[in-house]
Amino acid sequence: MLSNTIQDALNKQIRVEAESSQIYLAMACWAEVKGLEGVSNFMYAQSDEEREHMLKLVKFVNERGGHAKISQLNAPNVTFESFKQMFEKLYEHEVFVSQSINELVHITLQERDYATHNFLQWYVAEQIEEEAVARTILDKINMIGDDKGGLYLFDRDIEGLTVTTAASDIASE
Ligand code: OFO
Repeated sequence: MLSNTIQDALNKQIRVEAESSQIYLAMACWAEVKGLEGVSNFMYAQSDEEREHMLKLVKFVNERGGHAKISQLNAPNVTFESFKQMFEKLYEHEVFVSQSINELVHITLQERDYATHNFLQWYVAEQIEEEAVARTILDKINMIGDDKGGLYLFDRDIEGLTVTTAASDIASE
């Protein structure tokens, strides 16, 4: 059984994951209308992943005797100055989500809810992965600068991008 404190904290995270999905969906649309198919497919996939993260939390809350709350979301940014700016936003957002997960993990320890603490370890590992991917992309974008040919190749290659971190095994379970 979840305490009210844990249930509220998990519901807050459900909203964060839902907003992440919308943020990346908006990025996918922007990239698509700009003609970068690889980038947009990558962002559509990211958006789907965030929805999965949300659903995993929803199921957990409901299965543990709580009630997952589906709330109103903040509207995402729909336009960006450049691809570089878009990927900077992606990275910043992942750092924000990691902080949010860390806060949640902290609350589970305060509440001595070890089942939820254990469940959240997957999210901790996933955030290590996602921050690493976002950082790798930003490094590449910084290297490309304004070079159109570089952007063309980047768009072609981004869908196959894989980054392995020390947390990869846990996050892929
Ligand atoms: Fe939900 O993993 Fe990124 O934000």
